[in-house]
Amino acid sequence: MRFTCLVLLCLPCLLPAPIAAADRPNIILMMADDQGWNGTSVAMHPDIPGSKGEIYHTPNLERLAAQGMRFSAGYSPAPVCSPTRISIQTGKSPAQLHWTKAAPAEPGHKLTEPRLIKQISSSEKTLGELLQSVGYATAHYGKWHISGGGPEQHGYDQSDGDTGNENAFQYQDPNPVDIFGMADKAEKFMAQAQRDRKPFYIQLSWNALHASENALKATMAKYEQKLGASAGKRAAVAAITEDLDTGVGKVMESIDRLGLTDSTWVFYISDNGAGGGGGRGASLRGGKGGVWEGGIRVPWIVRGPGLPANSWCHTRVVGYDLLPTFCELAGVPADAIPKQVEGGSFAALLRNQGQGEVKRPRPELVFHFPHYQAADGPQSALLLGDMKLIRFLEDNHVELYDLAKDPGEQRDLSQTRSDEAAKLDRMLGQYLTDIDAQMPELNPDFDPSAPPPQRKGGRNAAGGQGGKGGGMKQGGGGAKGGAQGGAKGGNRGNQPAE
Ligand SMILES: [Ca+2]
Repeated sequence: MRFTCLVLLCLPCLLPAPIAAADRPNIILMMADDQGWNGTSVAMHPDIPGSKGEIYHTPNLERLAAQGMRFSAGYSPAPVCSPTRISIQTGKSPAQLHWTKAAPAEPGHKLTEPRLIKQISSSEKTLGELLQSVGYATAHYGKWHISGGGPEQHGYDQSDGDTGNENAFQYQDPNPVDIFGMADKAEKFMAQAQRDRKPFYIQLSWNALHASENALKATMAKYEQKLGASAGKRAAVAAITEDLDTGVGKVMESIDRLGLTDSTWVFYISDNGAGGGGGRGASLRGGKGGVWEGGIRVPWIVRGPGLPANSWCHTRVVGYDLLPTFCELAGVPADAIPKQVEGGSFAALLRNQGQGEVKRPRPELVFHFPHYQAADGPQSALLLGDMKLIRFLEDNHVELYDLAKDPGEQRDLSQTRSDEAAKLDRMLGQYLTDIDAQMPELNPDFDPSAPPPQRKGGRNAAGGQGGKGGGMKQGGGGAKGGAQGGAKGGNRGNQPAE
């Protein structure tokens, strides 16, 4: 009897505490497509003038940054599209997932690219599923691009289906690439979740900057006037960038209108660096399709409850940190997160004025791209502290850069600091072994005297203008395809498949 009473007395303390609304904030992730680090009018580093684009006008992102925190060292998990998207959903690196490229393999090179399974597996526990498990209403709008039956098979209550680039092309003025349609759907979903008294997670995977020729006619005319009639693709990219920013503003207005500003986190990133090698005046080397900083370092802006206005975080974060971060914000128990997750939560940085480190299972970040697309052929990069090592897999030579002093990757230190380069290269090899990364293999049919294979993947195959001399060293095989794709604005036939 005494025992029973004791148990009854203790029952209340065995029940979970009621969760206050502030403990279950809403989360919105917005991801642009192919928007480079300097692809907006928001500076992404306080001391690097070229960290914003001179021709772009993105007033809503400026406002978001002014109200929140900019991460000057935010990285996409991959320099291309689908690998970044599956990495965000799973918290794992593209290398571990064996999905490291979106565009088709290019035959005829010295190395043969590994074969990829381009489907998210039903065995993956996704970000959407984890948030659903603690009562979140979840929606994914826009570009999914990782197959597997689409978002609703992977933890999302609502979505646009199993979409890729082509779905967006039908949307033209007055709703270019469905930017404003997506913003409307987001508002409806927020309002419904509010009526249902549920916290929500909405991922807006914008199709822009793809199909930039679909930009609003008025916006296009503005940039054609500003940049001259010959600007072509540059004017279209600037126009769709501004239209996208207008969509971001609409989502921000919806949050305000519904009274959710103080309980909603907004994250803004891009899925990879800019096509075309990063564009004019780029402060980073390279672009989409390669592991130079221009391919993987992306805009990264956060606004949320308690975050100081106009603040900065210089700690390195990566797209696969979002899953553990959102789980921590939403109250998902840590033991629900799969053991193979490589990201770490940066929620503590958000609580602590951007100060601190992200705790991941391993200290280094690896970007593994065993493919041909932009320049230089298959390559892998390891980032640790201020240093970045790149191994070029055709001949296994390495280069070493000090990102703190040389973010544009112009001064290779691999000869003067060879011990450090060797140490980081061993670490890279160990990582790739430990996670069973796929490697390219020697192509037995390779003919060095044959003309270079046609590049399929990238407009930036020639390296574009990725900083001083950025990407200029390659040329050769990359030059033809790159020049072709970049010059013609609006030719959908030239869109790489990502
Ligand atoms: Ca992309």
